[in-house]
Order: sequence, then C-alpha cells, then structure tokens
Amino acid sequence: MTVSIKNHANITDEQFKKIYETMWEIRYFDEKVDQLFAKGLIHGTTHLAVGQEATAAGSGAVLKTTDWITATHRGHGQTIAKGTNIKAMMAELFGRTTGTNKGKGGSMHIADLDTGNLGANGIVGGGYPIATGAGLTSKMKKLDRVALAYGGDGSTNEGSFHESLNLAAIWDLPVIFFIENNQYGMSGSVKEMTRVEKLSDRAKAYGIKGVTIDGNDLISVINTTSEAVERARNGEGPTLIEALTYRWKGHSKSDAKKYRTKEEEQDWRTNKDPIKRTKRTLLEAGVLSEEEAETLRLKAKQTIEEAVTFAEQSPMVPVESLFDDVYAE
Ligand SMILES: Cc1ncc(C[n+]2csc(CCOP(=O)(O)OP(=O)(O)O)c2C)c(N)n1
Ligand SMILES: [Mg+2]
Repeated sequence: MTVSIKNHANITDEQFKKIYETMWEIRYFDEKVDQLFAKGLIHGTTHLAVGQEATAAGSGAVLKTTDWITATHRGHGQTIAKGTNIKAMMAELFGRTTGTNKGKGGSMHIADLDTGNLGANGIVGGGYPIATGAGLTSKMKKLDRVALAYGGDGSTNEGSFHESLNLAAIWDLPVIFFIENNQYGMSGSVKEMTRVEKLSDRAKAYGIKGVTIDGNDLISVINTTSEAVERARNGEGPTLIEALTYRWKGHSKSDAKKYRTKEEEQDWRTNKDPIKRTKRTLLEAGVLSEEEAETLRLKAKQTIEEAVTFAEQSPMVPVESLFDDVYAE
C-alpha cells in the first residue's frame, strides 16, 4: 500500500520505515566514528555528515542497486543509503581485511561495486567526471543505468564540475549532479565563494534543468531525485539538484568552527533536524507509530554496535599484503 504522502517514486509504507531506519544508521554511524576517532581507534581523518541524513537517505532510496553513485569525502551516509554493508564499512575504517577495500582505503576511498558505488573521493569534485563517464557507458551500451554524483557546495567551483555538466548536457547523459549545499566548504561560507544566488542557477549555463530544494525535507529529496532519475532514464539528460542542508559537526577533525555562530548551529540542530522532521511527517501520515519509530531507532543503533564488534574482531591487514591490489594486473 502506498502512503498518503504524495511522492513521485511511489515509496511504500514499508520502504518509508526502511528509509527512516537508514537515517538513524547514518547518524549513529558517524556519531560512533567521531567517538572512535577521539579514542584513537580510527586513524587518518574523517568527514562526518551528521545533520545531512535526508539528502543521502532520500536520494539513495530512489536509485536501483544497478545504478551508480560517486560519493564524496563526506560519503559515509551516501554509501550506507546505497546499500553497502555497514560492517564492511566500519571494518574499512578500522583498517581490517574484512573492510570494503580490504582495509587499505579508509574513509575517503570506500567503494563497493556490488551496490554500484564507484567510490568516495578525497579530491573535491573528483566524482563528477567519473559519474559522467559512467553515464556515457550506460548510454553507449544501452544499460538503462543512471549515475548520480554527489558533491558539496564548494565543489561546484571546481573545473571538473563545469566540464562534467557540459559534457553530460551535450550528450544527454543519464547523470544526476546532486549537490549537498551544507553552507560551507571548510571555513568558507557559500555566500563568500560565489556570486550566484542559487547553485542550481549554474545549470542554465549548460542548458540543463536545475532545481534547489530543502535538503532536510525527505519527501522533497525523494520527489526531486526520482523526477531527475526518470528524465535520465528517458534519455532527457542530466539534472542539477541543489539540496540545502547543514553539517552539525566541524569540517573534519580539529575545526574550532570560528566561521559560524553557536546560534546558527543551534537553529539547525533543534528546528531543522532532518530525522525529527521525517519522524513528524511519517507519524502525521500514519506510516509510523511512536513505538515503531523507537524500535527502528534502537535497531539502527544496534546495527552500528554490531559493526564495531565485527570490525574489532576482524584481522588487521598483514604487512606482507602491502602491495596487493595496488596495481591492476
Ligand atoms: C581538489 C581539492 N581541493 C581542495 C581540497 C581540500 N578540501 C577538502 S574538503 C574541502 C571543502 C569541500 O567543500 P564542499 O564541497 O562544500 O564539501 P563539504 O566538505 O562541505 O561537504 C576542501 C577545500 C581537496 N581535497 N581537493
Ligand atoms: Mg559544503
């Protein structure tokens, strides 16, 4: 049965419950990573997407497993929403052989071809040309697969973004450029970094459709992404989606967040929390009861705890394997 919440993707009640659970998995995963990093159990650096759960969960939910994504440096949520095994993700962060990349990639290189995840990327804007190439593959081989490239607001100032949009436009490629505008690129406010009012206005320069949405509104994310996916599958070319959201935590580690006010942070946390908003929407639509919502939240928490146990009990990467899988045969 479809719910009374009007949605372009015909998401069912059961699917909405799953999406709600996914949002909690994303939140608890990144909260846990934050704690583990502070304890020195995870190394390198990590970029957390706490507060950005609706963009990942909503867009991921309308893609098929065979569709592709390219994730960003802030990509744990995008990866969870696309269906990657959470235990393997956690093991990857712990540098264990059971990780998605056999423990040698870490946070910014998680990739999972089985679920269509072509990989996170430490190069800002690095995913756009890869997704555009995937879109070209799909078109030339008639695969009926779409490619969705996630990016941040800051990445839209990179040359790779503009070149990819132009190529995808002139060749009508089945690509979706999904911008998570979390208001800042490191310490730079988006308002200081571009003269355009909306990042989606940049679509006009390439003659494609661009739309700006409330990225903390799950239904809006689902509707907009599924319309873009439909256009892509129908051969109508790429779409640029700008989803307005906010990262609750610092850019990466060691960020004193001097470039924004406590009041601004508090406003996003209390009044615009995407999980709280989704819960309210689903309760009002009669999709969820308070008890079910609580059960799903606790289930997600449990999933993350089990992932940590799995990672801790997995073997470390042996030194002898240092050069395995580094070069293609
Ligand atoms: C090509 C490139 N330039 C600079 C950096 C350093 N860097 C890492 S993340 C980041 C900010 C990216 O901002 P945005 O695209 O808005 O993503 P967010 O971190 O806000 O999710 C920068 C400048 C990089 N990794 N790659
Ligand atoms: Mg940003």
